[in-house]
Amino acid sequence: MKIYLNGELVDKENAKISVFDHGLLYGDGVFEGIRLYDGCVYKLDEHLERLEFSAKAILLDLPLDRKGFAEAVCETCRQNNLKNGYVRLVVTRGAGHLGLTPDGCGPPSVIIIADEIQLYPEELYKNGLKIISVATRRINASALPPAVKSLNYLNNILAKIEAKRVGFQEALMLNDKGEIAECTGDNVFILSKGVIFTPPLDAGSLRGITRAAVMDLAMELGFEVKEQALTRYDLWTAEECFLTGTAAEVIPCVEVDHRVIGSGKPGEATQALIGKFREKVKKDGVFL
Ligand code: PXG
Repeated sequence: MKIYLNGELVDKENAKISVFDHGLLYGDGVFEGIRLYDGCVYKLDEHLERLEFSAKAILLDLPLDRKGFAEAVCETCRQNNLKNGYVRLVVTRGAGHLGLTPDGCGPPSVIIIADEIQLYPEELYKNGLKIISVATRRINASALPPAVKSLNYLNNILAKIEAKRVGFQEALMLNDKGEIAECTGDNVFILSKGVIFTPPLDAGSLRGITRAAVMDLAMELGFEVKEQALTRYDLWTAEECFLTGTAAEVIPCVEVDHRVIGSGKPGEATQALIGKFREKVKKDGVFL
C-alpha cells in the first residue's frame, strides 16, 4: 500500500511523521473521510470545501489548493489500484515545540490513506440498528464548533465507548440543551407524519455530505424535509429513523433508547432512500 505523505507516495512502512507533530500531541489538525465508488470519488469537491472551512476555522493554512488536493486524492487511489474504498485525508498543524501554541509549527503534514472500507454488515441495512443516547454531551459550539472536522474526536470517542459498554454499536449525542445533535460519526433523521426531519447544524451536527445528499434525494422522492430542533421524545415517537454518513451511507435505526421505532423494521421511506442513494453514488463525483 502506498500512502501519500507531503507530496510523495511512500510505502506504508515508511509513512511516518514526527512525534512533535501537533496533530499527534494535541489533535491539532483537520480531516475528511471520502468514499470511492467504481473509480469515482464521491462528492470530492464538497469534501474539499469542508476541509477548507475546517482549516479556516482553526487558522490552519492549507499547503495545497483545491485542485492540488483533488489531484493528490485521485493519484493516491490510482497508485493503489483502488476502485472502491475509503480515503482518509488528514492535514495536521505540523511539527513544533512542546507547547500549545502553533507558532513555530509546520509545515503542515498532509496524509492521504486510500484503503478498503469496513462496512456495517448488510444485515443491519435489512433489519436496522439499535442506538442509545449517552451522557456525554456533544461539545458546545462556543468551545469548539462541531462543524469543524478536527482531529480531536475524543468527544465522539467517549460517547462511542459509552454506547459500546452497554452493548450498542452507536451513540445518540445530545447538545447542552438536551436536543438531538448527532451520532458519533453519523447524522440523524426521522420521518414523522410524512415529513422528514433532521436537527439543524446549530444543534451541534456536522454539515454531513451524506446528510445534504439525502435531503436532496428525499425531496426528489416528494418528501417535505425540515431542519428542526428534535428531542429524544421526537425520536422515540417517530415512524422511521435513520442515520447518514460517508461510511454508513443510509442506515435504518429501529430502536432508540429501548423504544421500538415504527414497526421495528426499516420503514418504507428509509428503504427508498437507501435504494436511491446506492443508485446515485456512482454518478456523483470525480472520476479517477
Ligand atoms: N457527524 C460526525 C461527527 C462525523 O464525523 C458525520 C456526522 C457524517 O458526515 P458525512 O460527511 O460523512 O456524511 C461524520 C463523518 C467512523 C467515522 O469511523 C465517521 C466519520 C468520520 C470519521 C470516522 O464512523 N464521519
